[in-house]
Amino acid sequence: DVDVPESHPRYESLLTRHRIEAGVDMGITSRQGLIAQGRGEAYDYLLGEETIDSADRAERAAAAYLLSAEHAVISVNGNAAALVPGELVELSEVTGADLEVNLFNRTEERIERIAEYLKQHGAEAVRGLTADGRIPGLDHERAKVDADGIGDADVVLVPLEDGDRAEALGEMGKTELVVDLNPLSRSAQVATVPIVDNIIRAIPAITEHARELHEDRDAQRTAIDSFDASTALTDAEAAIRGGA
Ligand code: PTJ
Repeated sequence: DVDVPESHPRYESLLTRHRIEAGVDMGITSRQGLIAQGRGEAYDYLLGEETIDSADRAERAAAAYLLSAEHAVISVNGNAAALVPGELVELSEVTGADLEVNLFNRTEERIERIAEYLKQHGAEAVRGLTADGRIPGLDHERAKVDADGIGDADVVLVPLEDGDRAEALGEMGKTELVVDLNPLSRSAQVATVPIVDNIIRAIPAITEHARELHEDRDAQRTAIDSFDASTALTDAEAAIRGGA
């Protein structure tokens, strides 16, 4: 168990790290997930471990896309499940988006464990076990999705996605909402909405915006129309370089 004093200047960051470690111990997170977390932490440190203004606008636009979608799906991998299980369930409830477990390093066992973990956190239905659809242009294992889940979705939220898959999903014509602390990563670069923020802060923020935008079609339209992906990426890079 963790024993981090709340007064520690990097309390949040240490708690987050512990959740990823626990995720590996539970068989939810891959060992590569530890490396991904380390990379994320470095960017978060440079961002001041806070949600920058342009990320907040991206979170609002993401909420608007999820609410106005025909069929929105939240893709869940081993890192997202370990870090924000309850928050992902809440976001799916508020927006009506499906939850689908979709892994880069796919094993049936890990998919089942993650689905079970999300159910323990209140999810009623979790997709990803059927895997009868394919993303064109990727090798067999990495291409697997549920045909009536991500396969059918017009809007997909992909936290911490690998660049190849982000690109392939984009080529299928899907609106991609990507959470990634590295504004230079290919996933962030190809996203309709790149959210350069820690998933720990990003998911609750999207939920908050969704609650506010819920009944307001005009405000949803404005959040989408006023968002510019390349400005968001430039702003994030400037913040990291210390220029913002
Ligand atoms: O569970 P799986 O098999 O689907 O595997 C998941 C990982 C994340 C291991 C896999 O997709 C992977 O290897 O991803 P990458 O290529 O390491 O990319 C992860 C990206 O997420 C990097 O750009 C990191 O900077 C970023 N990242 C890491 N932790 C966070 C993050 N972004 C937001 N919040 C974080 N906590």
